[in-house]
Amino acid sequence: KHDCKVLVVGGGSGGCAMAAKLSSRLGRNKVIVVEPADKHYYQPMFTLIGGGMKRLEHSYKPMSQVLPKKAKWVREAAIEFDPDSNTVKTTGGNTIKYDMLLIATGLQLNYNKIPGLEEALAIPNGKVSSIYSPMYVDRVYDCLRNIKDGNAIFTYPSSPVKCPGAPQKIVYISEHYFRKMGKRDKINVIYNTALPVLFGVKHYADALWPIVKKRNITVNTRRNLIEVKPGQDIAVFENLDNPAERFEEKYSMLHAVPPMSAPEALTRCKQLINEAGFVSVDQSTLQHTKYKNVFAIGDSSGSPNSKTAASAAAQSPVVFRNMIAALNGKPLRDVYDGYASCPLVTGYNSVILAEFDYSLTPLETFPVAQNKERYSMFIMKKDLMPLLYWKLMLPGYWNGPALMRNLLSVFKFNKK
Ligand code: FAD
Ligand code: UQ1
Repeated sequence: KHDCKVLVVGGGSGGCAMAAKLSSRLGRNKVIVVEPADKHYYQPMFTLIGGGMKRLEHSYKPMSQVLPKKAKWVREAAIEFDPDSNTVKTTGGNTIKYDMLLIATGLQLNYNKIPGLEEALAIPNGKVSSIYSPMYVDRVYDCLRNIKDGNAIFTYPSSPVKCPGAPQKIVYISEHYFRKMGKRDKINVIYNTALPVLFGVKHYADALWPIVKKRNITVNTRRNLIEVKPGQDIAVFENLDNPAERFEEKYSMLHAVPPMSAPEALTRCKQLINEAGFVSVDQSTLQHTKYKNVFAIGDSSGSPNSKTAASAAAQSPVVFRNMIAALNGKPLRDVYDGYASCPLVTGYNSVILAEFDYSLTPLETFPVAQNKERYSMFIMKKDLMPLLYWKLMLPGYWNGPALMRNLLSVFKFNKK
């Protein structure tokens, strides 16, 4: 029923920014965005909402206000991809034909994969919460206020996640909150992560370990949440190195991070995805490995970078120029270096700004030691980033900090 030059599936961070770039280049109604949600959330704010530093109302705008006026918005979800016939079917029964397809569907939160978890998250005023969903994020601060003593348990699942730093940012914020409220000595702060490490980039992990030691936070690696027993306030973990081994831990509050995957509509289309279940793209050009008129951006991409909005921003000029080149039958020349960034909030006034690339070596913007906790980076995360997101990234003007990094590199002799 619909026809377009470029079809963008998903109007989140990556899809919205790309629709803005593409529709401004290609002109009115050449781009269609398929997106079912009526609200666009600035998800990086959820961590701060969990700590009571921002409110949920600050984190979203109506989708109609952020999607570019020059693109056509189909307010439905994609349910079937058919890359062999260049079409996508939607929930409203539409079939959309495209010349080029951009997949920007983000991640699906699979709370239902952990027995008992959704039930626990539905208990009014309950002890279980999660910053990952706007449905559950307000419960986090409630838990912080309500807990008096016992175990505060925080998890990290056995799946790729968006913003891999966020599950531990909320640990640091909570620990700081307990100290501020004078109840820290009655609460055990426990971080159970499925990962074998505290953080994937050694430069920053080496800075984080002394912080967890100093603040008496218990970190258990390779522990995966497999069940919640809401009636008994018990969380069940498995040892990923020996799955027969189970641990039951009683909680006074449980912060759960759900397992995540690409949305089912996408994973059903086996030709499009890799073994891990994400869009199979060339990690440099972000073009599909088989279908040359298909690209991916953001969290649903199979490129092996950390999944962050900062990554989507850095991918956007590459995807844009390569898509235009492909439309014009030209060779693809733009290369994505795997840039990802994670402002590791370590409390109510400090951030370690991690930035790195595919090789997991630091790729930092500022001419200061970024592996130190800084107030300046906290202000950047809390006050500047939301502005940058709404005013520059979504309208298609923010290409990640590469330009800023290159300009600032003249000051790098200052570093350390
Ligand atoms: P999203 O922005 O999630 O958008 C996906 C869109 O696709 C959604 O609008 C959805 O409705 C739509 N969609 C899904 N299925 C379909 C379908 N079948 N058809 C059509 N549309 C569909 N990043 C940072 O850079 N810094 C941070 O500090 C940071 N902190 C974070 C903290 C938390 C708690 C969370 C949850 C995320 C954080 N992130 C952070 C990560 C960042 O939010 C994501 O990486 C980013 O939003 C990914 O963009 P995306 O476009 O791939 O996906
Ligand atoms: C960034 O570009 C970005 O996306 C818009 C974020 O998500 C909100 C970030 O958290 C960060 C840190 C960046 C990188 C920007 C700079 C200035 C280092």
